[in-house]
Amino acid sequence: MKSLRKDFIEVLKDAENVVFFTGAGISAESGISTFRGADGIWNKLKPEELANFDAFLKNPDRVWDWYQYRRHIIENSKPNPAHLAIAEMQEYFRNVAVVTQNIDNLHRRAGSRKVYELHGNIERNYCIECHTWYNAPGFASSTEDSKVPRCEKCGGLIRPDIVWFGELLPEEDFSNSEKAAEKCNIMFAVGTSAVVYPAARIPLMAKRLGAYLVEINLEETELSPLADYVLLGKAGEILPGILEEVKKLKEKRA
Ligand code: BJW
Ligand code: ZN
Repeated sequence: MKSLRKDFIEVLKDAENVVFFTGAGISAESGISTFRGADGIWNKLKPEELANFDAFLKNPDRVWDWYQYRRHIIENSKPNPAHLAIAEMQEYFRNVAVVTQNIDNLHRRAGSRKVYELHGNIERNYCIECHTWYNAPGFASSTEDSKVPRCEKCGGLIRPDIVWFGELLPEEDFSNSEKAAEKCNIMFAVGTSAVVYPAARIPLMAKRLGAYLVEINLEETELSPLADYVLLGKAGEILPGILEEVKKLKEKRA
C-alpha cells in the first residue's frame, strides 16, 4: 500500500475513539454481494418486490426463500482481512465501535465487541403477530427454503429481523451509533455507497461534530466530497495496511 498521508497519521496517533461505519462493500471480499453497482443485487432483483413489508405479506414464501438463499451464502462465508483488521484495532484504541448496515454478522464473527446493527441481522427471526423470537442456531436451516415458517404460539408468519424499506431502524442501535458518532475522533466509512437514510446520517454527523472522516471504497461516493481522506481500493487490502501503521505508531509510543 502506498504511504498514508501525514495529517491522517497525526490524527491516528492521538485518537482514542474510533468508529467504523460499514456497508456491503466490506463483505464483498467474503463473497457476499453488494446492493448497488455493477454486480449489485438490486441490478437483478427489485427491492420493491423483496425488501419491504407489503411484498412479504403479498408473497411470504418468495421473500422467505430469497432470504434463505442469502443465509446459505452468509453461513458459508468467513470474515475477511478487513473485518479482522477492524477487530484487531480494539487492541490499540481505547474505544472502537462498529456501526454496520450489514446483516451478515461478520464483524462479531471477526471478534469486534461493540457492534451496532442498523439494518438488523439475518441470524434472527420473529413472528410478525406476537413478536416471539426464533433465533436458535439452526432454526432457519431446519425450515423449508421455499415455505415461510409459522409461529408455534400463534400461527403468525415468521420474518427475518431485517430492516426493510419504509421501516424504522432499531432505536437502541441507532441511538448508540449517534452517540458513538458524536464523540469519535476518527470515523471510517468503509464499503458503503452512503445513499440509504437514516443510516447515512451517521458519518455526516461525525464530520459535522469535528471527527476526521476517512472513506475507504473502490470508487468515489456521495460522501467523498466531505471526507478528509479518500482511500480508493479494496477494504481487505487498505484496512490491514492501516492496522500495520497503527501498530508502528503505538509501539513507538510504548
Ligand atoms: C467496496 C468493495 C471492496 C464494493 N472494498 N469497497 C428518498 C430520499 C431519501 C430517503 C428516502 C427516499 N425514499 C425513501 C427513503 C428512505 C429509505 C432510503 O434511504 N432510500 C434511499 C435508497 C433513497 N430508507 C428507509 O426506508 C429506511 N427507513 C426509514 O427511512 O424509516 C423511516 C420511514 C418510516 C416510514 C415511512 C418512510 C420512512 C430503511 C432502510 C432499510 C434499508 N435496507 C436495506 C435492505 C435490507 C434488506 C436486505 O438486506 O435484504 O439495507 S437496503 C440496502 O442498502 C441494505 C444496505 O444495508 C443498504 C446500504 O447499502 P450499502 O451497504 O451502502 O451497499 P451498496 O451496495 O449500496 O454499496 C456498496 C459499496 O461498496 C459501493 O460504494 C462499492 O463501490 C463499495 N465496494 N466492493 C471497498 N472490496
Ligand atoms: Zn406468534
